[in-house]
Amino acid sequence: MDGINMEAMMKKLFTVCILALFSFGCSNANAKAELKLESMMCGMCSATIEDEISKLDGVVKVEIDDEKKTGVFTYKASVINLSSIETAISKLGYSANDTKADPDAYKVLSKCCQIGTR
Ligand SMILES: [Cu+2]
Repeated sequence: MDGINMEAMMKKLFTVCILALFSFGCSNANAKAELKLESMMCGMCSATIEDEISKLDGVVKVEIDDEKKTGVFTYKASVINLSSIETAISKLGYSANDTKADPDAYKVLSKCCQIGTR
């Protein structure tokens, strides 16, 4: 008997936790910022940045404009800040605003993704 009640209680508690987590997420305003991604060369570049940055904790949405070479990043300001995002992009081998691409990461990019090879 006790075991069953305990299980029901745990389930209830779990649901409450999930609900709390959601409402917390909603009340937490997202920050949105546009970054210049001038070193992007092709669709592979933007796909890499989009995929990898989306995976970061606190990043909500990444929208990259290949034509304009910019990216709009939506993120939870309480979890991650813009300079961390810039650093992460740099570590992928691309520049972000005034943050230069990490030279080691840039070197291993596909040839088509390196500046001046198009
Ligand atoms: Cu590329």
